[in-house]
Amino acid sequence: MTAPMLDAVTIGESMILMDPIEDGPLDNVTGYRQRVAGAESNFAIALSRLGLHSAWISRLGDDPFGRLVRERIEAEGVQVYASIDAEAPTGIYFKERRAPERVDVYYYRTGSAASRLTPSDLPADLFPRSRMFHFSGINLAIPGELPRATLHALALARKHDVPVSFDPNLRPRLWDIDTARPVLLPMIQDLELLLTGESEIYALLGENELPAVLRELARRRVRIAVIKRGGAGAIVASEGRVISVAPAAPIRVIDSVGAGDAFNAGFVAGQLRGLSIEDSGRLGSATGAAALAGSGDYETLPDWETAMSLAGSVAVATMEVAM
Ligand code: KDG
Repeated sequence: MTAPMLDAVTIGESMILMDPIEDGPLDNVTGYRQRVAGAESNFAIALSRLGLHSAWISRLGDDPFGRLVRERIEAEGVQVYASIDAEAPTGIYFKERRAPERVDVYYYRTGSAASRLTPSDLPADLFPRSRMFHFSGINLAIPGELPRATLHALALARKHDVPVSFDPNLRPRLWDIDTARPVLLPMIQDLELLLTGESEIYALLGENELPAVLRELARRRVRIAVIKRGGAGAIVASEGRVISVAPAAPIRVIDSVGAGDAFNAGFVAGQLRGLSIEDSGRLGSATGAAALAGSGDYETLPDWETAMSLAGSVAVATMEVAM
């Protein structure tokens, strides 16, 4: 019997998230909710909620935290391929929420189990049966084996002609732009999808105008570029067409972390289901907005019907960009 197709496979580190029960400086916080978060598992969970089949590759500590990460992600219907590391812990991070849009993070992940994920840990048989490989630049910022494992996963995807989706996900707490640029720029090449934040792509490319950014992305053979603009929506450019996507209907914003991963998943789900770039953009906006409604990264994500009904009221418009 042949193994069933997977819609998307991704790879990355997920951690225990210590989510403060009060907003404001951590010095004054009296307690935390124990959650699970990580950019790539957020993405895999969002896809699964939208009814797609996703898999997440990682490595976890042999500790209660590693068990909790696995349990929560599996409970969302994601296929988890995580080896257990008896000698390194599962990473942990704390959020400090000054305001919904102003969330700082404190990582305790140096030497974590996921940072020791090696190329030989990868389930190579997943790649030929995946419709998409998604990864983020966070992996490449982690000292240890994870960058090499990620590049190996990318090579496997290329070998099997699996379309690649990439989010640079620049994290200033992990590295600065000058260190990140030479590592991330080569990833922006021959992509099916680039899903990026507005300020990070301008900073990475050293450009300050949209036409120049879009020209450069086309030169790098990015088939679809999605530039996320937070509360201002997104811009999607593909094969000479550029559209703007409005933000979804206002939701009470609790915490913006994870919204980018959710947008990515909404857009990718739209593409995998054969929707146009307009409808995929609408779905991205709707899914991203849903993530804003909770203090964790993924708990408030929608199912397909809810996302589609939210997406219905998202406005899109053609943009004239002189390229
Ligand atoms: O995109 C959200 C992530 O930044 C968050 O879940 C934590 O994965 C994380 C990281 O490495 O910053």
